Amino acid sequence: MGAKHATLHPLNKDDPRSDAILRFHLKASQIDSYEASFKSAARGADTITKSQFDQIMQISQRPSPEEDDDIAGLGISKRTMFCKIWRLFDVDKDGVMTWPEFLLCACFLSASKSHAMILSYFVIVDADGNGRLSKKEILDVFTKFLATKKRKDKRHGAEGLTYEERKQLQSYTTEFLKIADKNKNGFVELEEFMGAWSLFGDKLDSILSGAKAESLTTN
Ligand SMILES: [Ca+2]
Ligand SMILES: [Ca+2]
Repeated sequence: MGAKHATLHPLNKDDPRSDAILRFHLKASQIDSYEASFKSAARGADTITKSQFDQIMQISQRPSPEEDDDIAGLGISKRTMFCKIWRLFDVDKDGVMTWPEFLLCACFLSASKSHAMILSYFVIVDADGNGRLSKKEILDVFTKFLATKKRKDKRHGAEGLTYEERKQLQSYTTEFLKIADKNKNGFVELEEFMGAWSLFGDKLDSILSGAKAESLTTN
């Protein structure tokens, strides 16, 4: 537990600004505005609490229907999403967020649309919120994707996934994990997920079309 939870590659504590500029290609003016938001929320402290984080992310303290809505049909509300994001970026898990932790989070949320989308998917797949994706978590999401897709496709009616489709999903998941898991620890961390993102769910459709699922490594 404790420090072992830190699976994100944090920004350099001594110089988070240049780290953010190098890794995420942000402009110095963007970082200035994050720093201003952080400082104003922290009110003189070095760290921010979850409710100060919510304030920056414009999550109100009282539940509002808009924030509790399922965002983009992903099966998760904005409020839940930001709870999971908070847990992920509180890298040393001490219940508060430091400036480098907050900046890393802001980088992911705003460096580009695809960064933000990858982060959203990551926290959705990471069902237990431990900052890394297990084979089961990935398989569960693939199964959900495919089952939903099949349900919506009139040709299949209300039938669920077949034994064969489930078997193909299993091997697809195994292959995805094998490619994504660069440090070979059996899990996919956020940075690894970014690297393999383009393959995530890429060829799931071929399972439904009855064709043998294509290998992730062939074009
Ligand atoms: Ca997990
Ligand atoms: Ca890994």
